[in-house]
Amino acid sequence: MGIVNVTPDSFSDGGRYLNPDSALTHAWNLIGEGADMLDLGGESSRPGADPVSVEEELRRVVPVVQALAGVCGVPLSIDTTKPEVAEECLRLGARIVNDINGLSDPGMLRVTARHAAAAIIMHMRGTPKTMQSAPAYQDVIAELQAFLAGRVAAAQAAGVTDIAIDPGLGFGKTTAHNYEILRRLDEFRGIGCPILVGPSRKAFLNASDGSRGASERLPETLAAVVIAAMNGAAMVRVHDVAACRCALQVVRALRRR
Ligand code: 9MG
Repeated sequence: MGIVNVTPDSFSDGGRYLNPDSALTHAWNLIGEGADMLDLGGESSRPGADPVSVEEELRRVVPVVQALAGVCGVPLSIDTTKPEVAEECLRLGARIVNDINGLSDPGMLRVTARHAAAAIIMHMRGTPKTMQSAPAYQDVIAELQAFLAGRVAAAQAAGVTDIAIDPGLGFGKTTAHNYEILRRLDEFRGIGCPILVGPSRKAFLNASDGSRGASERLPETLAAVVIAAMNGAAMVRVHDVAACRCALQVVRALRRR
């Protein structure tokens, strides 16, 4: 899944694709690199990010969905927590809802089911504004499993049938939590849904001195993507599609032997 952030403030590429033309060029580049789907977002979810209005989020993403839906050849996912944004983007042809709030808003459940859209149900502790202030768990894996299983049950009860789960690397988790999740990712398989993870360029991959910026974290991202695939991830949400595809074909080759 290739990332298209139509935002001024995302942690790695904020501002680069805010203009619809640059977002479209980027989207087509990711498709050329081999993305199997695109995730379009108009609101940053980086730690500390401020929320944006429905109108602003629509203003950012609608032109991009309009230009790509039905012609780009890959399914479009809309990264949103807002039913109004999901509704409009699904109406225009997006097929997947990527909700960092795990479809916790009943409106998101209704919209996703009404459009027979697929859903990515992610775990987050708190909100992007607050999530990194001392996140704590008794048992991070058990708590995330319980949350995700509960949200999958709610989505199925609402009529959503095509569901992937995502433990939400970096969303209200310490570095230790993120590594525990990556190490024990296969323990989420019991929920019965494909697993998606998004380690791409995230700060927890940093060397302990924090000296490498987000745009320098491709080697770290490739390591995380391979570990995730080895431990059960069916999909990865990434900025660097071509490089991640190369890394993942090694996992595939290993499995064939
Ligand atoms: C929007 N967004 C940012 N990081 C993400 C992640 O790790 N997973 C999903 N599903 N969405 C994400």
